[in-house]
Amino acid sequence: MLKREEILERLSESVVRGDVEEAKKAAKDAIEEGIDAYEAIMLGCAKGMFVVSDKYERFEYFMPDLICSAEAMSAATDILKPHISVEKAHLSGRVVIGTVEGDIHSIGKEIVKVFLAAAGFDVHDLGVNVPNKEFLKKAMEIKPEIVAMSTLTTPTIESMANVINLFKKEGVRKGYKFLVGGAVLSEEWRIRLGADGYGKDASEGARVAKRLMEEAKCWPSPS
Ligand code: B12
Repeated sequence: MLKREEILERLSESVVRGDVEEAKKAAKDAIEEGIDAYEAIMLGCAKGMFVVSDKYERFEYFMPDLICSAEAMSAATDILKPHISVEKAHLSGRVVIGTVEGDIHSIGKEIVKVFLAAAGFDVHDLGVNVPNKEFLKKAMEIKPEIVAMSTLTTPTIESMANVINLFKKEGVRKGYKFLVGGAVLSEEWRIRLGADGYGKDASEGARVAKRLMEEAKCWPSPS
């Protein structure tokens, strides 16, 4: 097997087994071998996460297994993230990002953050399980052009709608662009939520964010 394939397989396997030490070693080997860091995350770690997800759905894995796998994935991505090569850009604008109320999934949001920062955005992370009103509070405080929300669970899509409604209620909806993403989201959901952009993954998210910036320039500034 080619060394590259071997390392990607080790990354995937270590996530499936929830082996933090092996995940770290494989991530370091990926960097040393010159494997593109984003490919290592997506074709290695995330591939393993899909296996984990399948096992969870078939009741072969349970919560403790998911937690171990998530820890292995986080350990590997922490090593890989600083090496993600995205075209560096001048400061594009500001983004407030968070995983919405009721949802604690963080791994995807962390990767999106790296891509947005690399694309030149000044990113303010509110963390996970962010109360709806925190998005509004932070947006009013730092006046970002974009408010980005992540969710991986179906019930918490509602939180995204609640956040957008809060902005509407305050009469400031038009001052911000809403970018949404996460495994349960889709372009159809974006339309239903009345958000401005959707990214299926981190690289698409950064591309869409740049497009939203162009549109934001034609919008009234947040008041
Ligand atoms: C790891 C994991 C966990 C870990 C999370 C650890 C952590 N620190 O994040 C733990 C074990 C804690 C966990 C908990 C739970 N989980 Co979970 N989890 C997963 C799993 C296996 C992988 C998620 C992951 O990290 N993927 C890898 C990353 C890289 O991918 P990603 O997050 O999708 O992100 C990419 C894109 O979606 C996109 N993206 C993400 N966010 C954003 C935002 C923007 C703005 C943009 C543009 C793009 C974008 O870009 C990212 C990078 O390319 C998924 C299965 C799956 N297939 O998604 C289940 C899954 C999401 N979990 C699920 C569930 C049900 C739960 C629990 C409710 C379980 C429980 N009974 O308690 C709890 C959640 C509790 C809560 N209140 O939130 C379900 C959700 C089902 C649903 N449709 O509602 C899934 C789908 C598993 C399943 N098949 O049932 N989970």
